[in-house]
Amino acid sequence: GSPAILQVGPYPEWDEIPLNEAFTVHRYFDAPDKAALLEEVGPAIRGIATRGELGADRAMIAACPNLEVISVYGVGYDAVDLAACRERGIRVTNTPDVLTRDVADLGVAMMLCQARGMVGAEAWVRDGSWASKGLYPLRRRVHGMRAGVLGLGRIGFEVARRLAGFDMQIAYSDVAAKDYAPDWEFIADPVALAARSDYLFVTLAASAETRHIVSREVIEALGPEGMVINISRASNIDEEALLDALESGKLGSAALDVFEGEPALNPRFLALDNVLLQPHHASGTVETRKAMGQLVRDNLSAHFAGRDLLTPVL
Ligand code: 8YV
Repeated sequence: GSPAILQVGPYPEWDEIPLNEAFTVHRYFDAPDKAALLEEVGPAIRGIATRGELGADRAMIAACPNLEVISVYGVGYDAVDLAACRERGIRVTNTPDVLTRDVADLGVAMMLCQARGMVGAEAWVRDGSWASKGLYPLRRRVHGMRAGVLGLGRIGFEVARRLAGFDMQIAYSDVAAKDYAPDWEFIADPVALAARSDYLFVTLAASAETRHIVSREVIEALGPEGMVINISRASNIDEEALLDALESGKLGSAALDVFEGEPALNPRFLALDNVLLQPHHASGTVETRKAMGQLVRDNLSAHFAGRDLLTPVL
């Protein structure tokens, strides 16, 4: 029969590019007893289809002794145990490029929305404050201000390109200067980058090496007038330090699309009025999610047909 796939996370648009047309799909995410499912079907599983932030941990991989390929729906594959995959020669694919510009679009929109207070301004109109209290409180400028981009990969580059349209003074940090970024200042040290920035975008892939790269020191260098925008992974920021700084005013504001423990989040965020909260939807457009779903399926089909993978990670 068709190859058995373990589907780790739900995605409605996958129904439009159904995995079950080409594969025998076992749904992990809504299984009443996940451990029992793995024990029952694990030996038959040849492929895993998972989401970027759900991944596949060592235990799941070990429960599938005949696993050949893991197809990630998302560009971030930090939740996949790559060491376990290397040990077994398991292939890994992700869905880069198709989502880059949507993620950059939302990151810039989040900066503008938070800087200009658009969520509060909408409430100001709707709740009658405009009529009863008058003009909405003044907010901070974006154009011409200093932008820092932490991680100038595909997404960071598209963010910086967009910020150039706002005449912002752009600098970036990465493991090395990028020859494709001639007009933007390279600052290797994240603390130094934050110290000269008003808006700091976190756009680097998450890994053990980048965990908490946005440290308490980086956050306090960004300072009481600064804003951090995170469209990568929560693990790139020391979230306790972030909450402390937002509560104390040592950091001006934040615009966040990712959280530790999402979709649950630390309740301290809900008490803050200087943070924009978004539900990990930076790639969440119809067009992009269909393209991601298609890539998930096409990578699996290519593997089982013995063809080259479209977007291999490993
Ligand atoms: C995905 C993401 O939608 O691409 C990534 O790494 O975080 C998002 O674009 C998400 O991972 C899928 O649930």
